[in-house]
Amino acid sequence: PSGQVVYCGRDMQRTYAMIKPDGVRRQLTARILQRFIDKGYRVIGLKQLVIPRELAEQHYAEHRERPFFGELVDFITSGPVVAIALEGENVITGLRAMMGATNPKDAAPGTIRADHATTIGENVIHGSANEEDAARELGLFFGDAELLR
Ligand code: IDP
Repeated sequence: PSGQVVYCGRDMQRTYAMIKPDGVRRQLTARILQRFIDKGYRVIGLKQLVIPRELAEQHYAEHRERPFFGELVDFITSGPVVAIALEGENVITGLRAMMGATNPKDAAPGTIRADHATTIGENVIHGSANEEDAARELGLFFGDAELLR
């Protein structure tokens, strides 16, 4: 009756984003975080860490049988990453759209990978692929008490 739009949070989601070691090394952290905030997402968890090998293997478990698995784990543990918990409306697919295609050569103009990444192996950013992965990956990197309410 007041005419105000009341946000009811129906499509609110959480997802896991991660700036990979190449992005951290190249000082891209602040720029990437700013993109998320400009998009309207809320950064509810944030930490820089070197991923222990075992955690990296768990995180990328679905790729265990791939020929590039060893290379992938070597790379992701090669230096600090920035682990990010994001909240927002449809943030899971929204983040994937902002990232661009896995291979930066195929990434649409204006995406993070098109703007900053060089190779398929070193492609600056990770984002959970779907709801199940988002919940699993957030759980690997953050405890509940570490996240903003
Ligand atoms: P995504 O990160 O866009 O979701 P996935 O297919 O889930 O892509 O692959 C996970 C990560 O594995 C990629 O981001 C990339 O860093 C790495 N990767 C994928 N394919 C290759 C490859 O052919 N060679 C080396 N690394 C790869």
